[in-house]
Order: sequence, then structure tokens, then C-alpha cells
Amino acid sequence: MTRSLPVAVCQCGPIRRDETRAEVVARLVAMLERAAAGGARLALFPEMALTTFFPRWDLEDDAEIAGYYETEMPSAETRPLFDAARRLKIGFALGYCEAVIEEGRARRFNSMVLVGDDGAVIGLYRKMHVPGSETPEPGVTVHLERKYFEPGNLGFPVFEFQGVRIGMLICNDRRWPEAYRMLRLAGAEMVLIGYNTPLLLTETPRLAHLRMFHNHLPMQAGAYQNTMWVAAAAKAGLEEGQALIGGSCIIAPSGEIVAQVASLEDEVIVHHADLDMNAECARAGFDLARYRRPSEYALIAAEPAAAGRE
Ligand code: CDV
Repeated sequence: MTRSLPVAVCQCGPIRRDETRAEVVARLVAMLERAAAGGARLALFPEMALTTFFPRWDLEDDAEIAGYYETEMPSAETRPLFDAARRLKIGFALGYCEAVIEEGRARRFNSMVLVGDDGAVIGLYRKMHVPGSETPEPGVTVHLERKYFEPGNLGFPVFEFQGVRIGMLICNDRRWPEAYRMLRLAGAEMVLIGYNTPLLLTETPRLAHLRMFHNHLPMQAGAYQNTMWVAAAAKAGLEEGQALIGGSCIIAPSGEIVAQVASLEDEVIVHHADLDMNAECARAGFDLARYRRPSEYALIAAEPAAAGRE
């Protein structure tokens, strides 16, 4: 019998700075309902799906900054999404800003939680590759994730969802081949990716026409080279004056995009992911156990000083 997982990608249109959690959560619940009606058993929302992408601003108001983070998951405000999951019998993955007290201090992570169709948390991922800077830099698009988040400290975990091994990545992570390989080596069969990507970067005008290509290229390569399914959900459209790339999609282990959105708004796409394809594609040259040469890859895991030529 074929193993499959019907998965939904729920792209979010712009989220306003003054949009309340209740308003955003209502939008997410509406998409979850569409995903379930389309037969999906798992739905994916973008990175930072509960708020506007505030790292585009150098904010000074501590109260405003704190307001973008969740101190518990679920909270009273996000619980309707968890209740909807239980009611609709569908799991979901949600990107959000996490504030925790850990190791005796306040810490902030760019996180994604995986939730089962019973509304219970299955697992958590914290973004590893935190891009941008701590303060604005001249000539560079303001992207201050490094002011607002520290790098993830949970590794690249893989979780079991209804018998399927699921990994998660967040935005810039999707551009790093090591991230996919780590998940594949941990047994992932499907990777869920949420992202917020500016359509234009001031610093690279010559590459402007390649933004969507550079969005899909690493995800298709990640899927193909690791023979895994990749589902990717964007925040899209003109958000607080900044155009965010869309292009949310579902990619087969062959590297092919098998479903893609057609808008920059809230939109749901569903695809029945055939999990037998993973092994079939692996037979075309990606038998990792047989052909990989880990003893020759030491530089990949070396710190920059040892690697020498970064
Ligand atoms: N949210 C992100 O991680 N965005 C990055 C930006 C900095 C380009 C990305 O790789 O899409």
C-alpha cells in the first residue's frame, strides 16, 4: 500500500503592524479549515505567522518589541488554532517569535512548533541561521533579526507525525545545504519551511531578477539531493511598505515543484505527498549509506578558523 501524507501549505498575505493576534489567528483558522476541506492532514504556516515581520525596523519601544513574542504556546490568543486543529482533525506547523526564560535568563528565538491533530504540541524547532545584523548597516536592506533573536539551540530535530518523520526549517535556513542534510541524516522524510523574504535587497541590485529563482533553487536542490519532500509557506505581498516574495510551494523528492500558489494573499494549496517517492528517488544515485564519504567532509563541520578559507 502506498504511504502518503496530504499536506497543505497556507501562505499568508501581509500582516499589518496593528493587526491583533485575534485577527491573525482568525485568518489562520480560516486557512486551516480550507486545508482540512481539501483533505490535508497537516498544514504549514509561514515564519512569524502571528505578526508583521518587525525585524525590518530598528524598534526602541520595549513594550512594542515584547508584544511580538509569545511567552506560551498555546496562549489564550492562539488557543483557537489548537482547538480548530482538534475539531478538524488536522495537524499544523506554525512559525512564531518565542520568548522564554532558559538557563536563568530571558531568551528570544525565531521558532516553529509542530502540533498534532489532537491539538497537542509534538515538537519545537528554533531557527539556526539567523541572518541580517544587530544594527542597521549602510547600503544594506534593514534586516535586524540578529537584534531580536539568538541562534537556535535545539539542533535539527526530526519528529514523528502520523508515522511520517518531519523536520522544520525557518527562512534563511533553506539556503544552507547542511540544514537539509542534517535533517535527512536524522531520517526526515518531509521538511516544512516557513519564510519571510523581501522581494528586493538594496545591496544586490544585479541579482534582483533572480529573487524567485534563488527562493526555489535551494529548496528544490535540498529536496532532490536528500530525496525528501519539501513544503514551503511564505508571508507574501506588500507588508507595511515592504514587498515580500511569495512563491509558496510543495516540492517532490525528485526536485520538482508539484504545487505552487498563484497569489500574494492568504492562499492554501494541498498535495498528496507520495512518501514512496523518497526511496525511489534515492535509488537514482542518492543511496547515502553506500556512496557518501563523511570521512572526506571534515571541513564542513570545522569552525571557520580551522576551515581557513572562508
Ligand atoms: N527571514 C529571513 O531569514 N529572510 C532572509 C533574508 C535576510 C533575505 C532570507 O534568506 O530570505
